Amino acid sequence: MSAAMPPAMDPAAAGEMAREAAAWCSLHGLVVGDRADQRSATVPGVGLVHAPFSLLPAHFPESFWRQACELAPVFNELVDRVSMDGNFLQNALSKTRQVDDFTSRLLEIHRKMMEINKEENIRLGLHRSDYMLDSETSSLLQIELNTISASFPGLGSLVSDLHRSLIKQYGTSLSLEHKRVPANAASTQFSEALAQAWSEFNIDSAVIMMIVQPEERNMYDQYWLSKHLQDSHGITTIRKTLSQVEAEGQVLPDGTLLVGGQKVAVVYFRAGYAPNDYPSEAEWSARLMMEQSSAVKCPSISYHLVGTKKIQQELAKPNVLERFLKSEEIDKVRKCFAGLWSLDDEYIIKTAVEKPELFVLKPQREGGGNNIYGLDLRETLVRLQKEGGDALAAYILMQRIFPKASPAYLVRGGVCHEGLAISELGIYGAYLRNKDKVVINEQCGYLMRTKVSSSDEGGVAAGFAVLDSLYLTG
Ligand code: GSH
Repeated sequence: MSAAMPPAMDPAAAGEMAREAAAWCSLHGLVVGDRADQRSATVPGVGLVHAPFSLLPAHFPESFWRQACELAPVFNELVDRVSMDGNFLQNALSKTRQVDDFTSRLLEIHRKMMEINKEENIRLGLHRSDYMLDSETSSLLQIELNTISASFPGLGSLVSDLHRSLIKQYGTSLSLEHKRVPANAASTQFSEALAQAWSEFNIDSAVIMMIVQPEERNMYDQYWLSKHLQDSHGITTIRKTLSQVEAEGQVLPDGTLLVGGQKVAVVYFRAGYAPNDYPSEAEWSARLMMEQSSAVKCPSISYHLVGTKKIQQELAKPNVLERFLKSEEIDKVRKCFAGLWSLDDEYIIKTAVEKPELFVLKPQREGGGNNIYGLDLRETLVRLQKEGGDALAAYILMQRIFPKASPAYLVRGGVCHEGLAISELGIYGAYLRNKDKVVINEQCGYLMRTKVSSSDEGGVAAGFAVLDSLYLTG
């Protein structure tokens, strides 16, 4: 069960291929902003660099790939059903709220919406469920489920194209077949789902509003979706930061969201998932304003909360999935759950302090770069226990997953590095429901991410991993 592609070529050949590949990226829009100069990184068309990528696709067994794809519609349903149970969300997160200000602010908005019985007739989810293959148990285990700002549907599709193109050119000498890289339509399928939500909303001349960070390196991934929306559906996307929404937005008495004088049909969040996105009260009041409006929110506050680590851990407790899914769905979902524990369990804390290498300590944060491992994990647990109170409630513990490492060539900033690497497979899912009618519930392509095995942290946006695709093996 190998995770990444063993380089079947010498470093000189790999270097030559990496140059070809980097040129392909520029020619096909597989690019990100260049952080070297912050301003140029945020102005479209200025300061671009190829997105970091793996030179060849990661090997992945077809059976696990199918298993991951089959889970997508089930997780889509699960998110929707859990989101309907407002009391479950509030109760499960009640301890987290006391120690985590960010979650507490989100819960506050959610509570306000419960109080007014806010109706969300049109519900749009664009999720990504991330998995690793655990070599110890030979199983596919879920790392997390992203319900807000799932990155790289645009660029991920292009990496699959890049790999197919490289294999066509060099594949005979590498004994690879391009057909074994599965088609990846995440980019068009996410746009399709946004367009469908827009048409269910059914207001002439309304726009889709993408909520973006003021400084965003990953804007071309976002622009790919806007381009498909314009070219294939004739829908305009506007880009606004949370503070711009606060300054330019209003909710009309009938619930219509107007921003800069334009009616908004769908709000698509590519910001708002991390505390840094809310530097002042202005950003929070923008979030509340959008939630109060009738626009379709992707995600709504409840979908956002369902994606928290605490809810992931609550759903893994005995008899909780039973409240939301049918028995055949429960079996599928439970099979991919890793061990998850809250820190009100003395025994598990003791075990983790004794054997920190078998666990990951996760705070309630999105976006990568926040997890705690090894000796740091031990120290943190000991310190939090000493502090007493509810400090431990801000974290969950997860079983550490051990994917098999394989040699790979990773290309970043035009330079090709050889290293032992491990991979994480993300499966995108789109869900759209209008009242009782499920309009879309499907798996929508994938994102493979590969990183050197010595790095604990993952995440391409956070600078640890590179974009990849997959090569199906028997
Ligand atoms: N703002 C950026 C974007 O819109 O692409 C980054 C958003 C982000 O960090 N998203 C997380 C993710 O999917 C989920 S909350 N990260 C994948 C990665 O960086 O590898």
